[in-house]
Amino acid sequence: MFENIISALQTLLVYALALLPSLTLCIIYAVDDAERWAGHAAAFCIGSMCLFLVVKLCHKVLILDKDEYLILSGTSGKSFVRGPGIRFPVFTSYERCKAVTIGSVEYAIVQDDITGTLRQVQGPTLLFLGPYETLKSTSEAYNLSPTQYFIVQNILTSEKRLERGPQVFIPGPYERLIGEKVEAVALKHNEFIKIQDKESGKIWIESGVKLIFLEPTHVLMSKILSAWSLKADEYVKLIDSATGKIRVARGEQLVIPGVTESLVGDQILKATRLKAWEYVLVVNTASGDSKIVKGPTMLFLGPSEMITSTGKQQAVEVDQETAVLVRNKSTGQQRLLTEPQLFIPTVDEEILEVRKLIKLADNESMICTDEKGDFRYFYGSAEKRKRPEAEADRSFFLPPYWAEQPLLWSRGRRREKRDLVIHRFDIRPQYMSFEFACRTADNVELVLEGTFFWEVVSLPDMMRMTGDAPGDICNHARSQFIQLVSKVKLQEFMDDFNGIAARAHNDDQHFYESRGIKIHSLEITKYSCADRSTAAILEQIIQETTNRMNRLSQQESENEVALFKVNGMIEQEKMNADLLTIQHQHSESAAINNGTAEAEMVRSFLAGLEETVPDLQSRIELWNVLRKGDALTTISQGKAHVYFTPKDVNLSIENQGSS
Ligand SMILES: *[C@@H]1O[C@H](CO)[C@@H](O)[C@H](O)[C@H]1NC(C)=O
Ligand SMILES: *[C@@H]1O[C@H](CO)[C@@H](O)[C@H](O)[C@H]1NC(C)=O
Ligand SMILES: *[C@@H]1O[C@H](CO)[C@@H](O)[C@H](O)[C@H]1NC(C)=O
Ligand SMILES: CC(=O)N[C@H]1CO[C@H](CO)[C@@H](O)[C@@H]1O
Repeated sequence: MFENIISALQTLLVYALALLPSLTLCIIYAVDDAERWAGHAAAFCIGSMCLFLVVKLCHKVLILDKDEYLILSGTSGKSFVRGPGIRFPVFTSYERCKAVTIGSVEYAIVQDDITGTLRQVQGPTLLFLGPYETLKSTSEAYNLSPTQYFIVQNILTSEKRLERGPQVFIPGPYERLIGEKVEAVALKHNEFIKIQDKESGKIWIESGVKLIFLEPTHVLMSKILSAWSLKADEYVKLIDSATGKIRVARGEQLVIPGVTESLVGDQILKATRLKAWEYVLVVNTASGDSKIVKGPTMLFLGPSEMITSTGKQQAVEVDQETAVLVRNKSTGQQRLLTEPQLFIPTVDEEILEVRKLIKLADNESMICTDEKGDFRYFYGSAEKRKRPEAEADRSFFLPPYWAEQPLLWSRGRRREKRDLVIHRFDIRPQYMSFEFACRTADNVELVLEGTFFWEVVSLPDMMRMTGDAPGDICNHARSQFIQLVSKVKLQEFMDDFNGIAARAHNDDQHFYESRGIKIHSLEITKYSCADRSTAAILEQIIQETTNRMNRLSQQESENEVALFKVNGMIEQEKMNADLLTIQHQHSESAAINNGTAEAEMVRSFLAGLEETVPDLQSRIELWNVLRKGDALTTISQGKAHVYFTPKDVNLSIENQGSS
């Protein structure tokens, strides 16, 4: 363009130079003598015309450089003249062109204007275009590293192919690049990728250490994914989306899924470690079956298995003190297992409760309800277990369908709250304090405090009649007291409050007996006036009463001493009388003994003489004579005087000489 303007200007200048003298001459002619100057003017015109032609010729001389050429358009067509050299294309039109330098990594596409075909020129070269050629383009060749590639399309056949590195790629004249340079997909040993062939629809997985150059019809179905490297205690579940089948792959291994497989739950699962005393319930969601898996083991779940929500459970250690209540889920029945073992239920069993051995102390008792709802009574003491209602054992496991029956008693001195829960019951007599207000006949309001000493003697009666024994006792006693106290004046009350208390509980033994309760004593330990001024008076009265009672007790002790003395004397006399009696008895029995001995003597004397003196009378006489001799010997040895009556004189004294 620029060159054209220059050459046009040059041409204009040349014409101007040629015309200038003629113009000057014309002006001179017009001014001066025309004829004289006409010849000069014509000569000058011709001269300038010649000058013009020379200049024009000189202008046609072309000095071509090494990289220049001429396209000459003649009548026979175009021709091509290559530099270097000097040309005079005077009669032909020409086109002066510069050859194109194609660098070593460049290429050019040249079109043949006549046939329309394209050719490719690779560098390094100097491109001289032919007369009917045009340069379509020059471009850099493409440098492909070993991991890069191109997709190239043949525009004639529209076929696509892959050009991969390493190379310097120059596309053919009829080829064009589809897209940019693409990096090959590099997979590490634990990576994989899903690829689809769009032509056939086939999908596959490439894995392991490799470079993947995607063919034109291949598309990536996924990013680069990591395969799952599973440790020994890990596993994965893979679901096949084509068949719906699930497979389990256990560690240790590198798991690369199949084309249609995907991870169930998107996570790697850990095997469940079960210790010897642990177990889990595993449900097969496909078949609906369930099973118990016991430790010690590593539990890898099967394809459609899952652990129930209860998770890991502990076996029950059944021993002397522990039992387990189990329900058979298929029958609904409960049973109590007491044989020592490590109990793990089967699939159709369910642990309802771990029951501890109930041991009752001697003072304890317990009430249970059995499967029919009846009350059962357990006692700790052997003596109480002999009662008809008592169960035989003092230590026992609660049988199936049985339950403890706690008592709900009221508490507090006024028994206003009923929230004392009693599981084991103390069967010993016990104290219970109470407090309530009442009014005497002379309208003094008193607050009474006292204690019951009470005992439950029959649990069945108690259970039958009341649910709150202490509450009943206190409330009943209060109404009794209110009645009794309202009938007496303050003075009378103070004189005899324990009497009133005794009456309060003696009057109504039936009430307590029917409830299986025995009140050993009911004592008023304190009373006070609700009103202050009355309280002061009451204090005085009490003081007086106390003094009087002190005096009384002093007198009582004196009386007691005196009484003791008299009693001592009476005792002494009684002892004396006893002594005499005993002495008398002794002498009596000695006489009897003597008499018996004498009689024995006589009898043996008479019997011994029976042979020699057959006549009994004679033998008696013999005896009498002997006795008389004895009598005399005795008398003569003593200091006694012997007086003879006429009757006595009949004593024979013939054998005086022998004495
Ligand atoms: C539960 O009851 C069913 C039906 O009587 C029986 O077949 C099964 O053995 C029982 N299970 C156990 C653990 O006793
Ligand atoms: C039975 O007596 C023991 C020892 O005195 C005591 O620890 C226990 O609490 C009593 N039981 C009840 C039920 O009061
Ligand atoms: C019994 O006999 C003995 C010796 O013969 C005599 O000493 C005693 O006094 C007698 N007793 C009575 C009570 O007669
Ligand atoms: C007085 C008296 O009784 N005398 C008697 C004495 O003893 C002889 C015989 O032993 C009797 O015949 C007497 O009658």
